[in-house]
Amino acid sequence: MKLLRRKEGPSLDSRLAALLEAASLAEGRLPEQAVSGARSVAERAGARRNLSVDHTVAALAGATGSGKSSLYNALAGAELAAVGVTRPTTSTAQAALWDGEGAGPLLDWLDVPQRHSAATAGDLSGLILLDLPDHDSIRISHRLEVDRLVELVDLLVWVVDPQKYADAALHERYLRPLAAHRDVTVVVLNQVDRLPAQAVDRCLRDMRRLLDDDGMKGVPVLAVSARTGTGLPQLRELLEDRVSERESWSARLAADVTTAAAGLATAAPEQAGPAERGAVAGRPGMGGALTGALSQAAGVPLVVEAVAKGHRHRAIVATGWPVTRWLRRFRPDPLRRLRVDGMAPKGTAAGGVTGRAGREVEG
Ligand SMILES: Nc1nc2c(ncn2[C@@H]2O[C@H](COP(=O)(O)OP(=O)(O)OP(=O)(O)O)[C@@H](O)[C@H]2O)c(=O)[nH]1
Ligand SMILES: [Mg+2]
Repeated sequence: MKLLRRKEGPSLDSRLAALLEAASLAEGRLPEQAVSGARSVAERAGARRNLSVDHTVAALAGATGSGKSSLYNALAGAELAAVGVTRPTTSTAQAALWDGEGAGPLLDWLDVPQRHSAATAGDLSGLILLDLPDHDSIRISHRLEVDRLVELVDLLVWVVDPQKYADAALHERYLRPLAAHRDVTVVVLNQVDRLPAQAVDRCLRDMRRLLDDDGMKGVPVLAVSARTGTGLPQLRELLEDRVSERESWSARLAADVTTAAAGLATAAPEQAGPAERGAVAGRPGMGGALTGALSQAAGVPLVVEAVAKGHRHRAIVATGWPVTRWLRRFRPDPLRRLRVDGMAPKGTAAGGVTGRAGREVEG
């Protein structure tokens, strides 16, 4: 399965520069939180692009008991992570590396000290697979770890199970705010061995419908069983494609920049009505320059429209869990109109050796 192809747009570099310019122009005009949010996105993007682009960081995320650690072990070909009956089991992220040579600084930046070499060879060379704690955890530290890494990884693999695939915690707190990230999102329906065949199809159809509603149209949804191995070859193939393309990192950053630009565009002062908001974005001088920079950062000229609609999103912006508040500013409605075109320069080919099962590797 290939990355959804989009036509070439402005480079990631130019979009990052435009975002920084927009942040400068917005200084003192738009709320400080929105300005600093955009700056931190630009900083994060700058940091990631200076680290290994030969490696693709994919995270297995999802609710407790969905089977993240089981899938992690199945893909790595070794019992690297504890799989538990008592919930929640995983408390800190760990990484499995397929050819981890040169990945040390990237893993340091991710702050994932627990690293292993995967036991399976083949075309996954360059993959860094993270097993995350549960996003819906009763433990706050688990949720913080998930949110921290969801902001940083290149590819998000959401592992759902037949009981919890429709949970609001997943759709409202993660998938909808990350609608612009659909090119770097994959959904895995695990534990299909527990369902009769017709129920699997029904579940998949329902999940696709929910994803469409989330603004995640076209995101791959795979039916798998970590227990029986059903669907694992397809999941492995998908990961192989993403790893060999080496585009996930730049697609992720492009989506971040789009989201941040939309966030600035919808952050006009609380007291401003639609007309005034339009003036902020559209009038000549500083406002026009800001509009231009935001459009350039987003890769489309539709930011003005998002600004005009911004008041609808303000109530949501004001609420939300602090860690994901920067995402909360970007509910999907304006983002659905902000089609991402820009893809960043590609990385160079990776080489090297595949490590042994369960061996801790130095970064
Ligand atoms: N029947 C079935 N059981 C599964 C499958 N995958 C995982 N399990 C079981 O589900 C339970 C939870 O699996 P884990 O892999 O620990 O789940 P997790 O998502 O890592 O859970 P946390 O670490 O708590 O977030 C274990 O008892 C697994 O054996 C599957 O595909 N089919
Ligand atoms: Mg686990």
